Amino acid sequence: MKGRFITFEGPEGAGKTTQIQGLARRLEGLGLRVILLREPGGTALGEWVRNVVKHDATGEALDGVTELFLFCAARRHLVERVIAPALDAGQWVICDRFLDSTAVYQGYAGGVALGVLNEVNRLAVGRCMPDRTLLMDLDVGVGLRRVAGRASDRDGADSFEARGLAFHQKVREGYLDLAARDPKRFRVIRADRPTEVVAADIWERLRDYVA
Ligand code: T5A
Repeated sequence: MKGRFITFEGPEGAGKTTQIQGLARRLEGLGLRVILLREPGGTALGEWVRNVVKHDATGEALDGVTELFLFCAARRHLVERVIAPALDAGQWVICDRFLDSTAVYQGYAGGVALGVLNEVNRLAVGRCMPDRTLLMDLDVGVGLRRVAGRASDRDGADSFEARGLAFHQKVREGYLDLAARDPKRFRVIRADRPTEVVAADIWERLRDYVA
């Protein structure tokens, strides 16, 4: 069977990580080879960018354009080193966030002009566009409460979680706009339901790839 490139997107706490793990187990149960990735991450450079942008590792505030370049540099590196070779080898690649995160966090919500942002994103992604993107849609207040519950066990909210309700509302609206513009690639999943119901919905939306 041909390799597929599946991305998960959505606001904070929508349940992407939870669902990706269950999906990978199910695909592997069918004998498929699956690689799980997250953005930023997946390479040493990507993990370094993650630390810089999420945890203010430099101690310096970053504007939206700087974030755009950091995310896209990490993305380009991930595509070249990991994603393209895996797809060429017929593997399934499942990525927790990809180019649409940049469009909504740095563009729709962050204010970077979308024309420029899309060009930089295109350059970073090259031929590796996702085959399908599962947009986990959730009320942003619910998502932030979910991660706040978890953050209290760790070291407090990260720099994105702390940006406030209005920012995250723009993130959600940005995602829904992207999905409406590209219904061929996007599937919108209602993420406010029990985990197993969401998982069944996701499986249904990938059935044409696994049948
Ligand atoms: N970013 C990223 C950009 O600004 N631009 C970019 O280009 C890129 C790539 C990454 C941050 O970087 C930003 C966006 C992000 O802010 P991250 O830690 O990867 O940071 O952030 P998230 O992807 O949002 O990860 P989270 O872990 O915060 O959220 P998830 O993965 O959506 O949710 P998950 O599965 O961890 O679940 C959160 C909590 O909810 C519970 C879980 O048990 C967990 O406690 N949960 C549910 N509860 C009730 N019902 C359900 N159905 C549930 N599913 C999960």
